[in-house]
Amino acid sequence: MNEITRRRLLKTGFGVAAGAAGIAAAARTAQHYELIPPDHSGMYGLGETLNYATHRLTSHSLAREFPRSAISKVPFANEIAPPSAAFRKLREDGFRDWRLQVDGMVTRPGSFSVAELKSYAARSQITHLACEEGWSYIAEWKGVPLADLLSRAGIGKQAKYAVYFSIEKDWWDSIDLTDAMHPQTLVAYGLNGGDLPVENGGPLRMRLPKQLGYKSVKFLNRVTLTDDLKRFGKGLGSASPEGGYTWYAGI
Ligand SMILES: Nc1nc2c(c(=O)[nH]1)N[C@H]1C(S)=C(S)[C@@H](COP(=O)(O)O)O[C@H]1N2
Ligand SMILES: [Mo]
Repeated sequence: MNEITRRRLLKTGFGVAAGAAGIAAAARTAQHYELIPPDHSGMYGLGETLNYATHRLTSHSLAREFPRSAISKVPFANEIAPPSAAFRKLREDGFRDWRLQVDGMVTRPGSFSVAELKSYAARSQITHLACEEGWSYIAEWKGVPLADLLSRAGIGKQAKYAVYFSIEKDWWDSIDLTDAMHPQTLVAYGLNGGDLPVENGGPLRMRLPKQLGYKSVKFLNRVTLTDDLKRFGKGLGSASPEGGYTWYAGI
């Protein structure tokens, strides 16, 4: 069964499951308390809304961290598009010129090199990466908490979401500030004791162990804070909902 068909089925399944009047009432309550995700719509939106709302109410919980013995033998790398000429050039130079730009609703916009990021206090965590397609692996991730970078940049009072981009144009996503400030949300540059391999998104990727793998955008080069996701792409908060995935992919 191809991807699109499988996702259509999933959507239909959610629609049927969300048909109960009780769920509709719960979704209205969620909306009232601002517990709705930005891409909510129709019946499918109700299922996602409930997941988002539940997670918002327990937003300080941590994703499970594992012992070293649980690390998977192979950190399974999902297929990526062939790298662009611009990426190959950056790679040849050992990513010396790679920049992570931080802008939008921050008081001190600027950019970080990978070396700068490595000089800041690091966090390492052994967590599970789960792809929506059914496979997963456990690895040790090392990086700078996104919260620390945003604090350095100065979070503007109006900021509500962090939108983040890849050197791959079709990959961008966003999270609310609760997830952006979560201690396990990392701008990761290391995997299993070494540099983050290109196959896994090196030199930098977003790493969000509390959401499905597709939110962990590889080849990260920009984070911007905003109060309105409508300004980006088709206004659904991410490239993923444009292709049928939910914006909020909490697990
Ligand atoms: N830029 C970019 N980020 C991406 C992807 C991609 O193709 N390009 N794939 C996503 C998907 S669907 C998953 S499941 C994870 C896979 O991460 P891994 O290759 O380390 O297993 O990366 C996510 N981030
Ligand atoms: Mo995935």
